[in-house]
Formats: sequence, structure tokens, C-alpha cells
Amino acid sequence: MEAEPRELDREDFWAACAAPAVEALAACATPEDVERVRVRFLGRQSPLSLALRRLRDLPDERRRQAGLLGNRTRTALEEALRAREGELSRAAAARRLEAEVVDVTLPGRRPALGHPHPLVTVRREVEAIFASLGFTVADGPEVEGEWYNFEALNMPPDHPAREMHDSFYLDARAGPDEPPGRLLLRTHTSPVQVRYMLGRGGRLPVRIIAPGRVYRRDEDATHSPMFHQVEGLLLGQGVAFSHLKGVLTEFARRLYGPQTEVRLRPSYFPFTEPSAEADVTCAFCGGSGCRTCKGSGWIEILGAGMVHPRVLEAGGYDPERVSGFAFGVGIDRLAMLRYGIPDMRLLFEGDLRFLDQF
Ligand code: 2NM
Repeated sequence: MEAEPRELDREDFWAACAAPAVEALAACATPEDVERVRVRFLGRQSPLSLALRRLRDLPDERRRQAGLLGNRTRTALEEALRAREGELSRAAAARRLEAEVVDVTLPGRRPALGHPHPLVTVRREVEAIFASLGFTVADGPEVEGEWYNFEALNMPPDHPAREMHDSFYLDARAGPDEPPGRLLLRTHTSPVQVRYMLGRGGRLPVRIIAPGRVYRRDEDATHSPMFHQVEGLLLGQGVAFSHLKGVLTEFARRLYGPQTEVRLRPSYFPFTEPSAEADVTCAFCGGSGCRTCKGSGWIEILGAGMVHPRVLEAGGYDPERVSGFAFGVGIDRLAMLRYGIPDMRLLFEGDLRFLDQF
């Protein structure tokens, strides 16, 4: 039975099967749209497939002719789908590449670099200046015996600086091979110089600096219970106060510039006689007076003096034959002055928002 007239033999019939597919293809925006068009117009239930199945029922000669038309239509449609699919895939890939584009000429992100703590910067500078003047660096323990920290430095047991409130004492005493006394955190680096003198067995010259941490029971904006000193000691024959002033002036000029003036004021330390405090002309205003120097034009930077005969004796030197000078600088105070740091505690909090400024 042949239900329909001879539509399978007509070219316009097959063209009409393909036309809606071509139209749908034009409306596709993505490769997935094309896949839906393939299912709809080439799938098992598509008008084209149904028509192709009906070819079976035609007599031989007509089936060959109509089959040629039908298969040609299917091939053309398949080809159109493949072409459209390729076109849309390439467009999608191009869009993706555009979106993911990387500018390889952009500079890289810099990893955060560490840097020296401001106290380290200042300490190294101070060490370098004294090294160039012939001083070598000496060090010693931070836990000291009372003899090295006080007694040998002409600070007898009733000296006010030995009161409990000034020092951190340990619940321990010096060992059997040490001079008797309690143990404490050193309150200055002078015991390093005492140990160095004793180690030299009376030989000359002595020319050392002793940088390091020291401890005192004191805390406010300008005092920290742990702070840093560089102390110096020079011994020889005929060493005079004028040599001290020369070394301190050279130090100050190297640190603050060649126009810097140094002024020595009389002072008192148990371990030196005479003793002095050294002021330098203010590096901020050049001496005319400003906030940093509180209008005076001068800033105090260190203490110094001629080593006391009793200290020389404690160190194994004959004060009749040998003389020398000593000085002590607070590194924390120097750093505060240099960088305009208003509170010493900032140096020890480890806050990177502060430290990264230096
Ligand atoms: C200062 C001031 C004056 C000093 C004395 C000594 C030693 F051990 F040689 F006697 N070292 N440092 C000294 C002298 C320290 O600091 C303000």
C-alpha cells in the first residue's frame, strides 16, 4: 500500500525536510544548541529519518532515485551541522582565551623582604665606627655575679644602684669557683670589660667595646626593663681625658656628621673619676633649638670618664702605671633620637606596622 502520492520522489519534498533545520541552525548560539538541532532534525523520530525509513516500501527503481535525494539531503544537513558546530566551538574557544588572557609583561608580585631591626642598624653603625678606631668587640654573660656587676666596678654593697628595685636577682648564687655573691641579670655591660681585663693578665693595650642587652627594673616611655648598651674601654700608658674627648668627638662626627660639636659636662659614675656626660649639637636643628632637643640645641648621648683606680686594680692593672677611659651609650636611646621614636616600648613589641617603617 502506498498512502501518499509520489512525494518521496520530489526534490522539493526533501528540501522541505531540511529547511527548518537550516533555519534552527542559524539561530544556534552554542555547540550545545547545535546538538539539540541534530537530535531534532536527524534523530530517529525526525521527519527526515521517518521519510528515509519509508523508502523501504518503494519499488526498486524509484527507491534508488528517491534514496539518492534523501541521502544527499541527510549528508548535506550533517555537513551543515558539523560546520556550524565548528564555527561556534571556535568562537567559544576564542572568547575563553580572551577572558583568560595573561599579560606576561606585567611585573611580578614582590615577596615581602625582611630587614634589620632599627636597633641592629644603629648597633652595627656604632660597632663599625669603633672598629675603625681600633676597638674590637667583646662579650660576656647576661647572668652575672654581684662581684663582676658591682663590686669590681667600685659599687660597694651599700651603693644605691644595688637596691632590689634596680636589679633583677635570680634565686641562685655564684658558683664555687666564682667570687661570692648572688646572681643577677647584668645592669650594664661593664662586667664584660672587667672579665676582659682579668683575661688580659695586665697586658696592654686594652681597646674593646662591649655591646649587648642589659636589665633594670624600670619601665616607662623612655625606659625598658631590657635595653641595649655599647660600652667602651681603652687602657694604656699616659691615656688622658683629652684622648677620651678626641675619641668621643670622632664617634659623634661619624654618627651625626662632621659639623657636630661635642660638649662634656661634669657628672658622677662610681666606676670613673672624673666622670662626664657628653652632649652633641642637635642633628635636627643644628644647634638652634627644636622639639627634639627641647630648645637647648644639645642632646645628651653618653656617659664616660677616666677609669677609677679601684676598677683598674680589680681588673689586674696597676693604676700607678696604667690609665684609661671608658664610656657607655644607650643604643635604644640613639635609635629613638635618630628615627624620632616617641616610646621605647615600640622597639620591643615586634609590631610590623611599626618596624616596617625602618
Ligand atoms: C658608662 C659611663 C662611664 C664604663 C666603665 C667601664 C669599665 F668597666 F671599664 F669600668 N665600662 N663602662 C662606663 C663609664 C660606662 O655608661 C654610661
